[in-house]
This record gives sequence, structure tokens and C-alpha cells, in this order.
Amino acid sequence: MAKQLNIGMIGYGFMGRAHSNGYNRVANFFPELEYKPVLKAACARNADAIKAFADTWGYQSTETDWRKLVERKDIDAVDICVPNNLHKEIALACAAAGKMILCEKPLAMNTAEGEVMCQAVEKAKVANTVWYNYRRIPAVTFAKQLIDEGKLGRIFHYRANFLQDWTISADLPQGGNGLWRLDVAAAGSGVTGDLLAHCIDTAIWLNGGVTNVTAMTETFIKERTHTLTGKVEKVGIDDACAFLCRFDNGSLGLFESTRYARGHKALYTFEINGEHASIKWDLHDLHRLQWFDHRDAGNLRGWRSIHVTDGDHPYMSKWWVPGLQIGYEHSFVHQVADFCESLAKGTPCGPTFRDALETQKVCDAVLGSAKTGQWANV
Ligand code: SOE
Repeated sequence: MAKQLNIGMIGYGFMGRAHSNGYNRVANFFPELEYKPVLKAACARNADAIKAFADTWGYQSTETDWRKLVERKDIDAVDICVPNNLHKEIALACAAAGKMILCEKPLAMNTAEGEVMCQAVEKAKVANTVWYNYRRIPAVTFAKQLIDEGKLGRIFHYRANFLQDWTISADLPQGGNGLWRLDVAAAGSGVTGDLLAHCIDTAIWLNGGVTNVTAMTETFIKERTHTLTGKVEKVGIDDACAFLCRFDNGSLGLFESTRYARGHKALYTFEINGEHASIKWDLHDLHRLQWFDHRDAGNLRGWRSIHVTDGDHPYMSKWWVPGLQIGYEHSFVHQVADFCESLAKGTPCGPTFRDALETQKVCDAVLGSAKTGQWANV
């Protein structure tokens, strides 16, 4: 019989649902796993809201004080699914209590906080991971395999975008449910930590470390009503950010993110150009990987659109039959599966806190460069 992995969830927003879905479905599709998540408790300050969430997703109990949840003897792993300004305090309490941690991205408000969190989990030797879920979309994992096999050869360029359009209205307040992402005190930054952090995590995973960056940011709407105070307050987040970088392997990077790209809801794309081949991926068409191989016969050369749904593609043998695709939510199921497998093997489940700290360092360098107008080392 599988060993129980008792989960305590803190938070109940969009990500709380995505993670809970991952815990609930993993045992059906990865029945061989030695560990099986059990939804023990969900926690939030609002007792009615968390009760409704717990009932919907199958949590056995609720708490309204996260410290109580962290102290509970029947919790093995805590899922930190709250705004970024609470990650550090909760993670330190979890490490002190010997709890494993699955932390929503970005790891922290900044590198300094992230470093303290890394030291705490490493000292306590508790398993930890950060939910940079896009690594586990099969087409993205497949890109990683192709790169690691050397199929692209030397890499020259890495290009990524994450475009949305949901904050264009000046009437949108900052702060409170969901909209804490617009409040610098809760989020730490805007699109850099929220969206580009995903692109940076994938880029470091696929193409290695970033050496230095030069960036620009803009805040288009300078003041918004704050939901918590009711007052019109200065907006401290970056609405848009673009940066150039050099990777440690000598390749050049170009990244852009905004929440003001009318018509784009969650357009995360990347393109990598290597000596022999190029790859492209697009979150709006997430089950496909575009591949161009210069080694093909000249008269057959062209972009191939690989439908990443076959049994020999990453994770796909766990799902339906070849040709039937999966979606966004499955990336979370995969991360839970990999976390459980890592526990059984006693190996880290990437991105660990230490891996995610690298992304945080790039974000800090980007924001620093945007302020000074100078190149910044990572
Ligand atoms: C913001 O809109 C957001 O929900 C991010 O917070 C998520 O990390 C991203 O995956 C989708 O967009």
C-alpha cells in the first residue's frame, strides 16, 4: 500500500485550485508511486471561504491560522499558496517544524529573502520544490531532452515572451484577492516576478545560467485605488518589462513581458536557435513543439509541428492514447508525481528553493538594471 503524504494547503486562490487538482489526480494516473498525497487540511483567514474550498477539493479539515496548520503533527508537507510577501515567514516556520514545502512561485520577494529560505530548508533537510509548472508541460520537457541530447548543437539565441492584457483598465484596483499581484507590498514586483520569472526559470533549465542583463520597465497606470485602504495609492509594480541578457554559455537572450498586450491572455512563448536546429513553443498551443532541423535534406527542410502526445514523449504514456492531448492543469499533476518520486528516491525535486533562487537573482538584476539604466551582473 502507498505511503501517505499528508498535505496542508495554505491559500485557496487560483493556484490553490491548480495544486489541489494535482494532488487529487496524481494517484489515478501515476498509480506506481510509493507516496500518495492525502488532503489533510486547508487554511485561510476566512473560515467560510476555506470551508467551501475544503469541501470542493476534498480537504479533511480546515484551519484559520497558518501557524496552527504548520504545527499539526498530522501534516507532512505544506503547500505555500499565498501572496509572495508571506512566503518567507511561512517557509521558515515549516522548516523549523520539519515540514516539507511546496512553494508557489516566485520563491520570495527578493534574493535576500530567498537566500534565508534556502538556508532554512537546507539546514532542516526538508524536501522542497517551487511550482514553476511550465517545465512539466510535455512539449517543454521534450525540448529539454532534445537540448540535453545535443540535437541543437551550440545555442546562439534564446527568446521568450509572456504577454497578458488583464490590467489595462485604470479602474482596476490594487490589493486584495487576485489583485494583490498589482500591490508591490504583497507581490514584490509586477510582471518581472509574476510572469518573467516563469520564462527565466525555463530558460535557466534549458539553456543554463544568466551572466548579466540590461532591462527597462514601465508602470503605465501610476495610481490605483487600494482595495485594503480604499485610497488612491501609487502603483509600485512594473506593468511591462523587457530585457536583454548574456547566458553563461555565450548565447544571447531577449525577454519581454507585459500585462498591456491587448488580445493576449497568457501568451508564453519561447524560441531557441542552435547551430543545427531551432525550437519554438507557445503556451496557447502547448501540446506542440515546433522543430526546424538544418540537417534535413535541403528540399525537405521546413518547420515541423510535433504533436507531443505519443507514448514516448515525456509523461504522455501516463495519460490517454497517442494523439489525445493534455493541458495546463496536467503540469501540476506532473510536479506532484515528480515530488513523490523524488521522496521515494531521496533525490531533490527541481526546481528546489536553491534552483529558484537563481531565477530570483535574475529578477533582481533585471529590476536593478531598469532602475539604473546600466547592465547588471547576476
Ligand atoms: C498571472 O495572471 C498568472 O496567473 C501568474 O501568477 C501565473 O504564475 C501564470 O502561470 C499565469 O498568470
